[in-house]
Amino acid sequence: MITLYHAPQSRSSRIVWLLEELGGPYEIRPVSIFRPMTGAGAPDPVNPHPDKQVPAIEHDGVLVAESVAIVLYLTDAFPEAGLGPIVGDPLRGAYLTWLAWYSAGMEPAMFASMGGELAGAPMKQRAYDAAVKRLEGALAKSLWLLGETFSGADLLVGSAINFARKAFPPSDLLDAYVARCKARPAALRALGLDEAQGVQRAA
Ligand SMILES: N[C@@H](CCC(=O)N[C@@H](CS)C(=O)NCC(=O)O)C(=O)O
Repeated sequence: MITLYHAPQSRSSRIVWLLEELGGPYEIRPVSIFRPMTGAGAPDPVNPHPDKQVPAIEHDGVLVAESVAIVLYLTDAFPEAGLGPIVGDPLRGAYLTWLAWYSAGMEPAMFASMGGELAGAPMKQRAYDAAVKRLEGALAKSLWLLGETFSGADLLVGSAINFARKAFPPSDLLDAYVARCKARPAALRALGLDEAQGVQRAA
């Protein structure tokens, strides 16, 4: 059994999407988190995440935290879902590269843009430009990051662009990509589950 420690409209929402993509049984354990944008919420004592953040999952007694680790763990654990190339697949290297790049390259560039930190910061601007170039380059070639098949890398990258669309330049390629992600039946189901749960009130 998989238990997801989840707070609606947060980084754990995309793990609901992933679990819907996988199609197996899972349970959602709602937890409260501190929400810095509003000052609402508080860390939840029942949350096993080392920093009381979300997402975290437990699978057969194994705790996994961090979005990238969870995506890799679950797509490896359920290879029949076809959401991540397994070891030995020629696309495995590209898959790992996108996953690592998501947290080491894309997220920092995205938050730097959101925070207005690019002006006068040539290193950050360079990293941001490289991130946009890599994304647009990949999406100009194929529907998904790994080619014609959706993967866990798209789930991370697509959900982040959707969350922070204004952090990226106007781009038909990015808009069409986000629309493809959001139109997936599993993504629509996950959105419905999130909306049904609502955003927590301050603890
Ligand atoms: N790098 C982590 C970031 C997790 C994270 O920042 N989660 C936020 C919600 S989007 C959270 O739990 N914040 C509560 C807190 O920091 O106390 C991941 O991707 O899993």
